Amino acid sequence: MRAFRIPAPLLLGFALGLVIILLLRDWSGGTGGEGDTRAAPHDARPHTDESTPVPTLWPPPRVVRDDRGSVAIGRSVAVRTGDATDPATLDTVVRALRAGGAREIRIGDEPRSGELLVVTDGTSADLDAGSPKGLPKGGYVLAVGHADDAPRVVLAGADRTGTFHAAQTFAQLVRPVGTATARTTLPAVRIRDWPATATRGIVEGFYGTPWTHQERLAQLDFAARWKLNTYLYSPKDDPYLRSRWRDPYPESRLTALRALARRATARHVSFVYALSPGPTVCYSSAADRAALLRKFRQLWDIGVRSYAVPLDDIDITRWNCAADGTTYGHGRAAVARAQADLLNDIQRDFLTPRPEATPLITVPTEYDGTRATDYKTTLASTLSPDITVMWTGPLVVSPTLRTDQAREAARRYAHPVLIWDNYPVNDYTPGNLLLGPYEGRDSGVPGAVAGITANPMNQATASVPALFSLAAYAWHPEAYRPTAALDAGLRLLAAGDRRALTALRAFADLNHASRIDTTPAPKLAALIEAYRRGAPNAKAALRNHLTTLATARDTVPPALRTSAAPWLDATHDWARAALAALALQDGTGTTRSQVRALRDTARSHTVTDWQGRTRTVEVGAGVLDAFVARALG
Ligand code: LTM
Repeated sequence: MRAFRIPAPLLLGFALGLVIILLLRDWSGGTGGEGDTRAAPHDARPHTDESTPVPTLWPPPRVVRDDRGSVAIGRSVAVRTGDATDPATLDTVVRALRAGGAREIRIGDEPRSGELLVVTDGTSADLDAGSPKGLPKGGYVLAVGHADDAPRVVLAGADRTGTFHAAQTFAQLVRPVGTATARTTLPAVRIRDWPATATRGIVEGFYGTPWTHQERLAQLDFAARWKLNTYLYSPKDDPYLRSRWRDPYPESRLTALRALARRATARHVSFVYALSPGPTVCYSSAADRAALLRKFRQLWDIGVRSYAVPLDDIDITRWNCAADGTTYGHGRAAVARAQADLLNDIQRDFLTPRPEATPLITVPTEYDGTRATDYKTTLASTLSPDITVMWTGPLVVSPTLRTDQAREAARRYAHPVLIWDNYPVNDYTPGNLLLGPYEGRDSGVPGAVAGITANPMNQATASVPALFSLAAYAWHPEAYRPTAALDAGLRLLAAGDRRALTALRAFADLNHASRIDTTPAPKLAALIEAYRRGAPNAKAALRNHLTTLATARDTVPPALRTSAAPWLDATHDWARAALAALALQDGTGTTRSQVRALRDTARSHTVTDWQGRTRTVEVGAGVLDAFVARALG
């Protein structure tokens, strides 16, 4: 093959030109408006030895100006704070500085000569960082560089939450996603950043085993780190939310909820308590309304300030009490009227009089699609205008979500629409883990609605890659790349362990298929295909990959090992069956009956679903099993 060489002078001229263009680029212009969608330009240029590269940041910030320099953290650091800095922000900054080598952190003190000063309530005068004024809520500016030759870091938020987000980005400059160790030197950089939509979060809204208290606490920390600001507490199997919704919480359960509400508030996450009276409520009953408000008051007293009343998955072909028929009549429009009546009362009597409370959220019984129906039209015209309506997209589990559909939903419901995205939830396919990329959503969707939340899997740690991806998408959808986000989510789990990352990538590939992308195990399928074609080195590559899968249960991070144990065990056994099938085809002494026995073991893994039924654990279905079957003839 002939090599194409660029003459050195031409290369130098091009590089100089590029530097001049980048220097002339307007830094601050147009970055305050929501219409500015420039993708982060970092990673684009090579670095000289003296400068520290700006790592890939998550979610990708709106504007990143790489000033191509370095700022050492040093052993001692001065921190100047102010009213816009709350304890969680300061804590994030201090932890990051410690990780970066600072041993003496003096808060409220002036810097000594040559010492790094971190200003957490920066102004536009500090370090030419620009002002966060005019940025949407949660927006911020972050600058690292030198002012009058002195090293300085400046954080400035459009509001307190913005300052908190700035601190999270700062923490990533110290320890980039997926690295094992922190840096002691920061890149000189100026960042201007804001979210595409106001509400971004997680809705624990699945059937089956709810997350544990520890998993919920961990999710709140996770949400805060990746700039998600909402956690909707709605597990279908918490009896006090659905079947026993009228009963007040016993003290033990209340203690746990109090801890969640506190952790959420401290992390700038809105904890939304979602009560689902739909299966048994009598809408016209004064006693039921009083029971509902009593429950909400119980939650108010432990610090909950945001509420939802989901009315999904209920039978609306019959009333729960005869009085509702008399009061509201019959048919789906009558149900919508009854529901609006109840919801409006909660908004008017409970939430509006409490200035700290946020407007009510509901999940209508018809929560998908955009077609006009009697139910939707009636709900739209009778529901109090400030109540937010959740919507799952064109379908319950929507393979794709287009901007025009989101706009149409906002028109149809005539209320603020919050998306309840049923990915990566797996309660409807409990034999599968859904580890494929979060994709198929237009970049215009977050901006067309009030927000977006994702319903995860029962397996909390296994949900991390998808939730991490959702955070990236909801914050900056124009820069969102599904595969890159998924891989960053896997690197986050691997935390710098290369073996773990290799195993995670192979395992995620094996569990790639879902309703949003039905392709099974694309990487493994390509390796098998290359092997069948007799491509050079294909057999060794396939064997390596299968060996990675066979050992994945011992090499993935421990938290995932627990979360995904049945799938890791099945992967181990299927990979062993496939390795034996490979050996059988090679004629290297493995017998058909040995392969058959391994296949039968691999097939034997089961889980119990939320209705108590036994389900086969599926991994790489259609690829691994097909490979083994073909070898067996
Ligand atoms: O999606 C909604 C609004 N409700 C339920 C969820 O609770 C459930 O997790 C998903 C997926 O099965 N489907 C629903 O209909």
